[in-house]
Amino acid sequence: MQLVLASSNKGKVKEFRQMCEGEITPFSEILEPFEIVEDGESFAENALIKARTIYEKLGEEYLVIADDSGISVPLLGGEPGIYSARYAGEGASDRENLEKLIGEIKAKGVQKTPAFYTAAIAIVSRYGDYVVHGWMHGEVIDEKRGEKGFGYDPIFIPEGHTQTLGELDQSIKAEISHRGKALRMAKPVIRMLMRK
Ligand code: ITT
Repeated sequence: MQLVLASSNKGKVKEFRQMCEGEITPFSEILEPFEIVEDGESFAENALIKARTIYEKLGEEYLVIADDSGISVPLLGGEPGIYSARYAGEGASDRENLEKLIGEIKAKGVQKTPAFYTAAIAIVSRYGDYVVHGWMHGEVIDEKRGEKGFGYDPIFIPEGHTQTLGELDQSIKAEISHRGKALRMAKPVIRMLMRK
């Protein structure tokens, strides 16, 4: 079986490639690009929608994983949460979403506030569907720092650190991130399914 990643997000693809030591193929290398409607009500539902959609196109010889993720800010009632990719509107860029979040934090009159990232990883194969989750807690600040990572990383300071994910090395992010934690739980399941 071939391991395929059902994601078009370049930041995610880069992180999965690093964390899987290259043994994963983004679906864009096999299929023509097309839009997947993510109309689930949770990270888990949306991850399953993405993985199932790609699995159904590819067939039984494939094991497909998908990541649905986002950042939640309790001060903003949990926003943007599952809407993180379209916080500034449908089709918004990472930069526009980031600027919108900075604006919302400033509008609350604070310079920093607690926040957390969530990742749901869905695993779909001919043997059934699985979902695992990972979280990373920390704070968001009202200014961008650093160029590393993607999305909301330039304003997120993980618990126990003083630098943002825009400043910290990717290897540190892989150790502590929502995606890294979820993938470490997913790996034994993936290995077991690949051997079946
Ligand atoms: P795919 O569905 O193709 O994987 P997407 O960007 O649409 O790509 P999501 O629906 O899961 O993915 O949206 C996740 C958004 O949450 C993403 O656009 C980022 O803005 C944010 N996000 C998730 N994980 C992040 C991380 O590790 N660092 C920074 N931002 C992150």
